[in-house]
Amino acid sequence: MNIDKEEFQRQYLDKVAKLHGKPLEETSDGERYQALSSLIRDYIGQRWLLSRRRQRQGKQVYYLSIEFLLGRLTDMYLINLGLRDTVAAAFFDLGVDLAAILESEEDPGLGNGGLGRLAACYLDSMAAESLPGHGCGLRYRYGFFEQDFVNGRQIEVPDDWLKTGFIYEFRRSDEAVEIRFGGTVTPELNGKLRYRHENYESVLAVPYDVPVVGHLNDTVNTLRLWSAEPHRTDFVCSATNRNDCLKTIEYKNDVEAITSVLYPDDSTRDGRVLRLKQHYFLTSASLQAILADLARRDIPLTRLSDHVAVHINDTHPALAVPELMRLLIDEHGMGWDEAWSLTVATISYTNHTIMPEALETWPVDLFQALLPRIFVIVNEINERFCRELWQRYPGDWDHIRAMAVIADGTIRMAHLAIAGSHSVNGVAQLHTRILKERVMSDFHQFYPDKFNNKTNGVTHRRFLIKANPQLAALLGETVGEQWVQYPCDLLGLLPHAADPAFQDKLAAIRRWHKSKLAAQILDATGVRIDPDSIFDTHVKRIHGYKRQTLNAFHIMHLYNRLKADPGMDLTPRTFIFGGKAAPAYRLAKLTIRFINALADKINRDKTINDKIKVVFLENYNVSLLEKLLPATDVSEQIPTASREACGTGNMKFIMNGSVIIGTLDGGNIEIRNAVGEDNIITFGLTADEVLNIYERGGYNPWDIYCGDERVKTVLDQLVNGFLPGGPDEYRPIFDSFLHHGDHFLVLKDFAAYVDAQKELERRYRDRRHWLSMSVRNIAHSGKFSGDRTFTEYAVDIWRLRPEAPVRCYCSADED
Ligand code: OAK
Repeated sequence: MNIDKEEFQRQYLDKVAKLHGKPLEETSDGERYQALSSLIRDYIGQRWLLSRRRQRQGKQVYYLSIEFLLGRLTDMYLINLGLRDTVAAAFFDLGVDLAAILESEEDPGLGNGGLGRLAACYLDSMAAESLPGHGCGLRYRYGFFEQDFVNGRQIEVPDDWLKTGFIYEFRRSDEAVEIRFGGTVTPELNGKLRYRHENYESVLAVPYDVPVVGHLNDTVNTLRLWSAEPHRTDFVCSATNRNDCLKTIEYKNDVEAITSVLYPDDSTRDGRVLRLKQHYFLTSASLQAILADLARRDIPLTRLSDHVAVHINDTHPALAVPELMRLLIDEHGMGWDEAWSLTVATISYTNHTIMPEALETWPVDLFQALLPRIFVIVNEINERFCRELWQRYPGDWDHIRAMAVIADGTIRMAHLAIAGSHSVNGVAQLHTRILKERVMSDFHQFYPDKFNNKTNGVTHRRFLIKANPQLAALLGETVGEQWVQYPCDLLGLLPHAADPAFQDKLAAIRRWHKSKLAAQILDATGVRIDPDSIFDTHVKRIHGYKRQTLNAFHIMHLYNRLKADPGMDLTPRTFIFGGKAAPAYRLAKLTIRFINALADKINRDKTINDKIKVVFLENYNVSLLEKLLPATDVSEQIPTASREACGTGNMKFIMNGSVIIGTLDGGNIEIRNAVGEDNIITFGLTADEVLNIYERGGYNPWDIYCGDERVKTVLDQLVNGFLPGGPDEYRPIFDSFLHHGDHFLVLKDFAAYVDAQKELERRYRDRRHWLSMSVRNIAHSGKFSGDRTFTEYAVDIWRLRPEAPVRCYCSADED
């Protein structure tokens, strides 16, 4: 956008006066933020309108996701509009602290973790690549809970992110659609597959559109978030009829509950009916709007798949398959076969996990009662699919039952998604291989051409340019500003990897961020950390397979060594944790309490001369991650191999020059292949080794407990009063390792992890060597750009022609 500093200042001061009726000097940071965001909204509105007009032609992509973990938007809008430098200079002249203003923005947390943040990254990439790709999600009244610590324990506080309004949303009540739940269906006498749906509860889905601005281009795409509202006409509340009044209130509460909370649990099934309601609400509303738009564009439905691609982000929106069938058949009079081939040609599906408990299934009775018409369609899909299977595997009932969409009273959403889409992709090469060879091997044999890999990628614009502007500037000076459009230009850093002058600049930037973070941590936790220590960061959801306990056990072991030998030569290290546990996941919550207790114990011990510090930062979210990325030396990516589908934190850290210590899992493997074995520290069991152990029914953790003194000491310290807390407080953790089989193989990998940590420290001590590793990580991060991944989706799956394809010399390896 072309606007100079003086003009911006004039417009901003004008906005402040109009909104607040007082001079700038008297306004709070919050009021200043309101004025800035309101001005940005004005700038975007006009561009949005023009972009929509231009986009009327051409194929549109709709990315359906139950989560969009957006993070703060204002700074991203400024960057993408090309206004950040102008605005920073304008505020500097006005004596206003832009950073403080930006901190007043709420962080919209409409997602739990990886899957939701990836969806947000792809929105950014689609707009950056000038492609018409839109998000469809839910406008949760309360986002992902805020995490407070009380006595080291996680307390969940509702995230009231809309309390002061969300300036960047545009309510479009004229485009509201009706969603029907419950009721009865009866076959129409004249049409075999037509049904009459009656006595249902009707809910209004009202869209709120959020603009998604492309980076330095004219594209403004749309993230459409649906909100559930009662029908106004159903408000019957008179003084004379109390019953009607109560019913009305009940109806209103029921309806509003649909979009009131984001489920803070991404691995288990909870609040079942409400959750299924959310899934249907999202898919039905989105598909109705998509078909309405097609009609507005005068495109016949028979050409649907030429003009529309619907992508489902894991199985939460898998009801798109039967819902699209319903709309085509019931509302538009199409026959089954034509509707089915259009549905399959339109829909594509990404799988994001092989964790068995996260593979969704629904009990038939629950499903049928809530979505009777959809159930009839799913049943028909299942019957036809089983007939096809019978043709291929005549008489092999076990095979057919294993692949059926409905079996043993449950509906398997992944099977529905695979049968009803033309493409199924995993999110890293290893993950896709496990899908093809193990978890979905039957389906892969049946539909070999549907399966493909799309290794995840993330946006450099948020996680480097926004999070680390100083590094972004250094990269621009060194390899040219074009790296932003072509992140693979970062390979141009390689000749500078061993250049002391370049390394020193990089080190100075990191040191500046470390000292800033140290001050913030002191402020937030009261713990003083040394900016010259190694900053070792482990931030992600708290889960058994992500193995925060492995990290904690190594810290305990280091501490034990230091206590035994206070003069031990150890490079000072600060271990930083962050992450939320699902409220119902007791062991994960206890892990937080355990690490906080460990931190307390270590940080208070004056005898270890501050050689180790441990902090667990509250309320990990996108904004906190952005502060940690530029200050981190070592990034912990240590899941049990085979469990982490890809991981995306790993990519965000390497683009900021952190070095990974990690297992050979998911995206780590491809990062190792890209940066080279010497620039990452890997350890532990491979995925095949882990899967073989699982196939054998596990292993005996007592062998390790009894055979490795270090492990025994650490585990005993969980239950012998070593840690602050109640006598048996941490016993469930102890039991999970020794009495419940150490399912995530923490003890099995312990020795290898300790060795890897030693190797890491050895390398860190050679400062020049470490910095060259750091540079090489940044240089190879271009391959993990979401623009690259998105271009692959666009070309291979959605069959779009990107106008400005990413240069492909560092594209991901073949499947
Ligand atoms: C959440 C709910 C259900 C299924 C999967 C998830 C999820 O967040 N999966 C994560 O997706 C990320 C993006 O693809 C991956 O990087 C993570 O490895 C995966 O756990």
